Amino acid sequence: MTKRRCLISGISGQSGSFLAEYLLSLDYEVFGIIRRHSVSENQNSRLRQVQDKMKTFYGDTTDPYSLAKIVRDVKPDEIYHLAAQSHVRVGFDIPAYTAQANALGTLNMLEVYKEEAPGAKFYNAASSEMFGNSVEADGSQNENTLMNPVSVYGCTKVFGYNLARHFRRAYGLFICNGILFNHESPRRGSNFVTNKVVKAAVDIKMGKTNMLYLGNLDAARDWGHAADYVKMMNKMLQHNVPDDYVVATGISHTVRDLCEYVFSALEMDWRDYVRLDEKYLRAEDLEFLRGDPTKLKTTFGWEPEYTFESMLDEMIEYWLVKHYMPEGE
Ligand code: F7E
Repeated sequence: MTKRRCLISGISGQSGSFLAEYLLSLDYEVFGIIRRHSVSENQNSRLRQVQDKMKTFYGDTTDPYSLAKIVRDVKPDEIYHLAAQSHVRVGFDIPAYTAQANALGTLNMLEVYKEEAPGAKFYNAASSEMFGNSVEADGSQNENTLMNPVSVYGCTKVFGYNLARHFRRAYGLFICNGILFNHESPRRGSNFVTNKVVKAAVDIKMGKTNMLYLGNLDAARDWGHAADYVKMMNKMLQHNVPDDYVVATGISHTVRDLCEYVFSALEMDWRDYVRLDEKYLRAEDLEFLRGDPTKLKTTFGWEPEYTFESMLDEMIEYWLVKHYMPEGE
């Protein structure tokens, strides 16, 4: 039997790398799009274990010629569009690039898909950042919650989400939006708050530094593990009808709770080490996220393996082990 062929944009990112591993384990032929980076090692650092089992191409969502050539060459059965400028606060500093990469980038991916591989299925990475500060009466967000973004990044994701729905209706294409809430792991960039806190707490424990500077401690997020979430991306494309789904744990914690858990696990009091630095505050912040994954549970029996605590334990372990590893390993 011929293997199913999948193409992943953003394969070198946290979710892209977990998705590549998962799809290889399901016996897919995996192809990925990689953006050129001046330090070539950084392009593939998350893909080391699987690099020789898949094929990657240089491409960029802002360059439709590159996308068209890749899609023509690969002839994918499934396309997972994950590539984005994914840092919400950085989006305030580089708004035009964020809009080009995320909003126009998704338009480019969808157009190329429609023209070159319309028989394939398409997963679009939407985001809980699209909701902004909208909540349902019970305080959660679901697929029908009003989208009222409070960041450039959130606005770009609403554009991509709406475009994906429009292409699905207008051209009868098999397109799903995964509305993913925050998803983390040891592979998370260390400028996102979970890995930033864990890495700094371990450094403090080891005497390498003595302070951690953060922004809004009151913000609440629904944090899950990226390895759990990528499985749902694949599930959506195997369903008989294309649809949109919230992917979340249904449990919310504040940044303060996060600090409390991580520092306590390392037998420290976070209040002795965490200070405010206003540069990490956002022009407008999304205050509260708690996803309602009922639709995902009902359709796919969603049951994540990791809890908030077991995910953070794994991240703490990762940084502790890394601390003891000689350079170069
Ligand atoms: O911030 C607060 C910050 O940068 C979480 C992306 O994957 O999830 C992610 O976006 C919260 C915010 O993630 C610091 O103000 C406090 O309220 O880890 P984050 P994010 O902005 O929620 C969504 C679903 C995506 O789609 C995005 O691509 O933590 N916070 N102090 C801080 N955040 C950071 N980064 N650094 C701080 O020092």
